[in-house]
Amino acid sequence: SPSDPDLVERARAAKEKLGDKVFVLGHHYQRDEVIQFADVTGDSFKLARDAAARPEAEYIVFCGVHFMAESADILTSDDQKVVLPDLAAGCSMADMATAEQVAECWDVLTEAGIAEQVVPVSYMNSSADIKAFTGKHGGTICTSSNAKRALEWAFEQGEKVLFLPDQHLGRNTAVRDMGMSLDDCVVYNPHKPNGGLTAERLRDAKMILWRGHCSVHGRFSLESVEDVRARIPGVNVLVHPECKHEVVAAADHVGSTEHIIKTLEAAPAGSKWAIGTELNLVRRLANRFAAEDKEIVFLDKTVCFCSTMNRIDLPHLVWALESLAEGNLVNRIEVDRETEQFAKLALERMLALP
Ligand code: CIZ
Ligand code: SF4
Repeated sequence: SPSDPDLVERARAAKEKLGDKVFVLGHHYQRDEVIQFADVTGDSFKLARDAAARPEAEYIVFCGVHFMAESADILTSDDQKVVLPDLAAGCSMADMATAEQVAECWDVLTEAGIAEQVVPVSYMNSSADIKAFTGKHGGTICTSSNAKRALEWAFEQGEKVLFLPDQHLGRNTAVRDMGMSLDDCVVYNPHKPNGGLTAERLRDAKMILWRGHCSVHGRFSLESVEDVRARIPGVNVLVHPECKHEVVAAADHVGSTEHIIKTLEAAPAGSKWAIGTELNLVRRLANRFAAEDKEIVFLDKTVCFCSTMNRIDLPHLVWALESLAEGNLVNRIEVDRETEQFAKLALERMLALP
């Protein structure tokens, strides 16, 4: 839907007044009305690095969700202030693993006598607390682009991996890319005593998957893949690895948001694609590539936007920019020093992956 022209003008004016002091980051899953004001777009990791490469920007306005703003704060200098236009923009997946729950899980692994063999690998989509836990216990962060390399590295350090917080990315990477079987994976449920697992099962497992998932990607179904193949003959099904294992197994291609964009850029004219990722991005790609005669459809009509991503709208962005232009630092996201130090250690291990 078109943006309110008055708000567009106010955002433009506030941004102009701030000049180089502000740098606006727009995650791929953001609304068009917000993306039009982004200085760069990207996935969470690319955006955090882009922010770090702009030390002259005093204010980093992160149009995305809370864990992404935390990561940007961790990777930027102490002088740079990261602002999240709506503090209610969380991520349901990141919220599925709290520091207390993960500490309790580590106690369970210790009781089972296996903690020393376990290397934590945490997806970028996790709170700064979970990243710090990971750094403290010798583990690494991963993104959906480098999850395989992260697991390869982790299995050189230890015999087992605790994968947080997305069970689907963990399972898909273990089974698709590492040749493990579904039986090598167990799911740790933080809401059950001992994670719902016996010590024996924990000792047998190679991959201990945290019971978390994305409330958007986790909703694509095998049925939606079968339906789109019946509806559009010759369609290529391309999905994000946060989708369930059965969906990923039935798809033609699997990859991160950056991979999805590159694949569509390289696709021949006349090709047809069904995409399983967030709707704002899929709509934007469908519009962009329609001119090149590439047909792009959303994989499942019952799946919707990421509701927390969508909390960042033009009114919130205008409010944040105007406040900063008036000298009011609002909605700052600041990770405390100790957490930052250990989270950074885990992120640096990822950056050092071969
Ligand atoms: O699902 C998400 O939120 C993704 C893919 C985030 C990111 O950019 O890493
Ligand atoms: Fe979190 Fe999923 Fe939304 Fe990404 S799309 S922010 S993982 S709920």
